[in-house]
This record gives sequence, structure tokens and C-alpha cells, in this order.
Amino acid sequence: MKDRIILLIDMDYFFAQIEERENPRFKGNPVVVGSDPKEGKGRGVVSTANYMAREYGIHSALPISIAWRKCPTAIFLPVNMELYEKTSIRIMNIIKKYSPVWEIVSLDEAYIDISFVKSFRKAKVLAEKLKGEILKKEKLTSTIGIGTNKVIAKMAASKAKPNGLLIIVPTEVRKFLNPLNVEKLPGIGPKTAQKLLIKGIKTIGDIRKLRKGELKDAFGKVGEYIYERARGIDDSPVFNDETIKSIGKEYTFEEDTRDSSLIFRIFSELCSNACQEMKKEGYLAKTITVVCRYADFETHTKAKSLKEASSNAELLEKVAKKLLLKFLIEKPKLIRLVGVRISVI
Ligand code: TTP
Ligand code: MG
Repeated sequence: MKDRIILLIDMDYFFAQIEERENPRFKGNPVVVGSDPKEGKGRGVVSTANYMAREYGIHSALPISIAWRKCPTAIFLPVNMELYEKTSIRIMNIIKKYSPVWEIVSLDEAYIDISFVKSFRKAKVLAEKLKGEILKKEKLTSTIGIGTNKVIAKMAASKAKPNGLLIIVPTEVRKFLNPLNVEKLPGIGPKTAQKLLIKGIKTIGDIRKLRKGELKDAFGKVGEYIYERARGIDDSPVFNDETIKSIGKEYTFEEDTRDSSLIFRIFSELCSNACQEMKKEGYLAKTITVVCRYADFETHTKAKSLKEASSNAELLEKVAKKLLLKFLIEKPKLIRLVGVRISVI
């Protein structure tokens, strides 16, 4: 298989960073987001802490009472999930613009397959642009890891945190993995790590010294998995339901244009073609996304989710046209391409 280029982006101390953004006076102080510490009597856990609070040993999932004991002067904040979710949706919409093949892992983490850039040098440019766009639009820092598969991308990001960018090219995989402790390998939990440790296996490099059969005997199927991961092998695809279950149509104009009657005529055709295909497959539309590329190749998308999934072509076209109209109003630039994508269920 030809080498892929996979990017993992993970926002830094996500919930706490959003709180800092909303309240700049929190910056420079330890911040802990989680349940109410009730002066050390609280029974919940820490959702996350900023890096300053982490210096006190406070981290996600730590009982909030212990966090309180470790640093009673920290700023303790409740979880404002609505705010984090709204921020997450906007960030994911930015990320999705950078590749049609994406996989959202959690509120603050996503993979994208950017094999189409064809070189790690170009991948770096793309990653810097993505980090920059999120920083500019959301005032939040993120960390990106890049490698030939999801496992390497994920491990690169962990190493580069916070506000980092680390690319592991194929020739550097062994050098990167070997010195890391076994529990850094995704999929190795504390129990497996403990078993390995008892056998004197501390690093990924130590795992590599074992034969596949030895690992299989000790850990069964998981042993095979460990054998491959320790060599940086991982074929799992970047995958999301929408990647396969969406119908997209786009059109590049012969000449860049602002002729709205032409743009809307073409766009209507795209919408009706997409709807026909959707109906033929027996799908219902969930989200409509409109893509607009300007003459200078600047590309934007706007999306709207329907309250209820629908196959009503008129309704879908109306929603799509409203989104397109926003592009026409927003920027007086010539348009090169328009497109519509219907995410279906
Ligand atoms: P993470 O990305 O694991 O952590 P983080 O973004 O806070 O910090 P890092 O810089 O190391 O990436 O998780 C994202 C958010 O998910 C986190 O801000 C809060 C929430 N979360 C919990 O609520 N409980 C948990 O146990 C974890 C791990 C995360
Ligand atoms: Mg994070």
C-alpha cells in the first residue's frame, strides 16, 4: 500500500482553555474544570485542568476532592458543556474543510486523511494553516501530529503537546517509537503494561525484540496487535459515517463569475441531481453543506442541519440556496466553483 498521510488534531486543555478565553483574567492561574469541590468534600471528578494546574498533579478523572487538596487556590469552574459543544462544532467545521475524509473522535479531537498533499513538506504547510485558522477564529491553541497512520499521528500529537506540531516521517518511525514507554502505545492499558513490565519489557523498543509468537502466547489476539503497533503498523482507515453516507455534487464554472442567475441555475441542477441520487438510494437528508470556492481558490463551506431528516427535494433546495446566497452577499469576489453535499441517514 502506498504511504498515507494522516493528521490528528487535538485541542489543548480544551474545556479549561475555553474558560480562559471567555475570562482572560483566569490566565496565569491554575484552572480546574469539573464538579464542585465543596471545599474538599465534593464527590465528583476533574474534567480537565490547564497546564499550570497540571503542575500540581491535577489531571482529568482525578477526584475533585484530591484536586482541591493539591491546590486549593486554583480556580475551580463547573462544566459548561453547551459552550464547549458549540465551540467544538465550529472547530470541527474548520477541520472538515481541510479534507473530505475526516473522523471526529471526541469534542476536541479529529483525524483527517491528507494523503492527497502527497508530501510531508506540504502536510506541514497544511497543518500550520489549520492550527492558524483555529487560533485566529476561535482564539484557541491546538496540537497536531502527523504520520503514515492513525497510531503514529496520535502518538506524535501526544509528544508535541501543548501547542505543538510533530511530523514523524516513515524513516523516523523506529527512532521515535523505540524509547517510548510501553503504555504510550494506544491500546496498551495499565494492566497489559504491568504484565509487560513484570517481564522486564519497559519500552516499545523492548517489545520489538520479542517474536510475534511470544506476544501471541502471552496476550492472545492482543499480542498480535501489540506486535504490529510497536512497529508503527496500523492500517485502520480514517472513517466516519458521513464520509461514506454523503452525496456531493460540484461544478467549476468555465470562467469565474458573479452572474447570480447563472450561479443559481447551475446550483439548482446540482441540488436536484444530488436529491435524485439520494432518493434512488433510499436515504434521508440530515445536513446540507454548501461549498463555494472563489477565483483565488479560497474555499468556504456553510452547513445547516435539518430538524428532521427529509427527502423533500424542494425543502433541501431551499435550504441549500439560502446558504449559497450568504456566500454571494458576504464577499464581492468572483466564484470559481459551487457545490452541495447532502449528509444522509
Ligand atoms: P483531552 O483532549 O483528553 O484533554 P484536554 O484537551 O483537556 O488536554 P490536552 O491538552 O492534554 O489535550 O480531552 C478533551 C476534553 O474532554 C477535556 O478538555 C475535558 C473532557 N474530558 C473529560 O471531561 N474527562 C476526561 O476524563 C477526559 C480525559 C477529558
Ligand atoms: Mg485535548
